Amino acid sequence: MREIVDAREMRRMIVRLAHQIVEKNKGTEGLILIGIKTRGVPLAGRLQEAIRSIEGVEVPVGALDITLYRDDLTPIDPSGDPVVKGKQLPEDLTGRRVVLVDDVLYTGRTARAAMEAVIDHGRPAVIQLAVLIDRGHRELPIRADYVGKNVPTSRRERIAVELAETDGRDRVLLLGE
Ligand code: 3GP
Ligand code: 5GP
Ligand code: MG
Repeated sequence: MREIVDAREMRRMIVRLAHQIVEKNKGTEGLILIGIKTRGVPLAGRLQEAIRSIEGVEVPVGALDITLYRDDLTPIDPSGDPVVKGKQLPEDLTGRRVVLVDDVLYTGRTARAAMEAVIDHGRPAVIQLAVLIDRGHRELPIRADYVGKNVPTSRRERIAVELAETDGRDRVLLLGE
């Protein structure tokens, strides 16, 4: 077990991601942050807060609950594709600039399911992806627009993202083989 991001670093990463989101979208017009299930949701809230202090604008936040059939810490069963179990999204996302937010990007299958759920709500102007950690091993042609930290991992390793809201403290751990 190795700490790869501490609380100060995480705060800096979130501020940087917020700046990058505002810069790439040339402001906050039409922006909506959509957190993916557990830890993407508090992360989206933190990005919202950071954008508020940069731009003085409160960007709306939504949420998607997407879970694998095998939703545990064992290696992912490749036969299990993620399913959308719940969503808190505006009826119509047509023309909006959607930023999906997840804690870890791995195979990309969750991001794909998230995009599909978003597209069910109209035709956004753009869909982007922000993740705290990219651990590699993509199985689909998906990449993140905003990455807090790239962490090369083996398939057997796991990343534990701890957030104050869900875990009482902010840090990221690499859990070994
Ligand atoms: P999250 O919902 O905040 O992303 O899936 C439940 C939790 O298990 C996830 O929290 C995530 O932190 C953790 N987790 C660690 N490795 C994996 C993995 O390979 N797949 C999934 N689905 N979750 C993982
Ligand atoms: P995907 O493989 O679809 O990119 O990721 C599946 C889901 O599991 C995503 O929500 C992703 O955040 C989470 N996930 C995948 N690998 C890890 C990991 O090592 N650690 C954590 N915390 N979450 C992971
Ligand atoms: Mg996640």
